[in-house]
Amino acid sequence: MEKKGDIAVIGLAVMGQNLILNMNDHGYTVVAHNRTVSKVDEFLDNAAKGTKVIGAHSIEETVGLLKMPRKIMLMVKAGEAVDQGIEKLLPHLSPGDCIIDGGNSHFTDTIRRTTCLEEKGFLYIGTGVSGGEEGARRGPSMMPGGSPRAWPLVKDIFRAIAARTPDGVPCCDWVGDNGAGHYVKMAHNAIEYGDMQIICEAYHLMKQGLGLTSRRMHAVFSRWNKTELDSYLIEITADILAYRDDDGKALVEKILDKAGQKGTGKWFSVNSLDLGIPVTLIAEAVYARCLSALKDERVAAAKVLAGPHAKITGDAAAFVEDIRRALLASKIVSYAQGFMCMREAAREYHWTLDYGNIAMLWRSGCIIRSVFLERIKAAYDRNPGLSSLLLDDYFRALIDKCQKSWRRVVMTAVRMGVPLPAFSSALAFYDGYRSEKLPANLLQAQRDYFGAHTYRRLDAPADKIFHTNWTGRGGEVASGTYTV
Ligand code: 2AM
Repeated sequence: MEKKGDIAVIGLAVMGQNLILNMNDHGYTVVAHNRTVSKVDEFLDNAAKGTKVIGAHSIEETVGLLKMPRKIMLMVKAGEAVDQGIEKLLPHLSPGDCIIDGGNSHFTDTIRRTTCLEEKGFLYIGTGVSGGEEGARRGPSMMPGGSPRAWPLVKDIFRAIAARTPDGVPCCDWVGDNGAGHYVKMAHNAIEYGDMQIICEAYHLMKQGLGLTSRRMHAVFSRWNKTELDSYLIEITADILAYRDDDGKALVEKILDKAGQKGTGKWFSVNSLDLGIPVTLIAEAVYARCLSALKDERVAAAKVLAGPHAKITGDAAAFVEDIRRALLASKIVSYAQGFMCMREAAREYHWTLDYGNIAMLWRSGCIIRSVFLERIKAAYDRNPGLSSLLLDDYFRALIDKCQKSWRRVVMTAVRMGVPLPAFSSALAFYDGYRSEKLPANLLQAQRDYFGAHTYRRLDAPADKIFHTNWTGRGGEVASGTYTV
């Protein structure tokens, strides 16, 4: 009898190929297919030579080669390609079969697709796969969500190929219903935007403010990687700063300062606005990329807009430690904001998310992997209902330790004219979050003055609504709803 496959992967770009080889390494028989069919044979003759991978030259053949219930993973471009892939597969599937989307789909698409497939009797999974090409090959962080009944079908395969924490726990667990997995992947990518931005701000200040060479900064980041900041992104930053071009000079200084982006940071920021959660550091990180992309305008503006260009004087080593602490405090705020947003999303989209578990899914295999994530897990273990990471004893004490440095760094940068949008917006959030009173009383008065939007009073019951005729002119009619 012809050998049947455990799972099929459709889409033989690098991520698809590497996931297949990873599954093969773990003893699974994988059926491989691609829209451009020539890539199937190319794959079998090259990277998959000598493996158990079975090539399929059509959708029918792919489906026919699978054990029941079938598991078919799409590793195609996010967007229409996924819908087209599903459409092509459906006529050939049997009830109980499962389609898996391993691309970077928007979570609302995954919600829609899960509902649509479940209505037809099929199962659906949208899974985040993080860690890039290397992760896909050696062990990615995986964040599956969708039809809960589908999880037992893929659990063994997914957990076998996933990265593992230093304690050996697979970085793959069921995240939640419908779009939860892709949502958490989006949050991961957005937090990655924030982490990268705060590292870039530290570098900017050391370079521009202190005049440190890339060699010195390499040593600084290497040292920081032995502190609470121990993480993949700090490690690669140290490596990048040490890398020399052919002429012996630092390559990083020759790279055009215009950032690209693929959109997940923007998606998360837009979603945070929809949910009304201030994810300010990540949004600033997205805007910082946008500002960097306006290179021509900046070059022109640099010639005409005045501002300080001072260097920091005094104890450079002490200020470097200040910057490290500012980075750490900002990082805590960023994760606190990211987790606040996930909590609100769970409420809005009816998911039950396990935040400590989510932190551990990111512990290895993905770009934001770090020791820091274990602290987050510990915080949620101490209190699963924690409303903000800032209120956890460990993080509260750490911010307190960093606070003076953080303020000194932001003040110094403002004085010197070095932009630190993430450091400073994180500090503004921290000060706002810890303020019992904010000036929104005046804001409500303004809204009531010009729009009769009404307000509530500190000295009256919470459900009582007031309107004042501020000028004595106009009407007494208040707007009917009080929207906070
Ligand atoms: P291709 O090799 O035939 O272009 C990444 O682009 C992967 O997604 C590739 O394997 C690509 O197949 C696949 N892909 C892109 N659009 C697709 C579509 N509409 N249907 C099926 N596969 C698609």
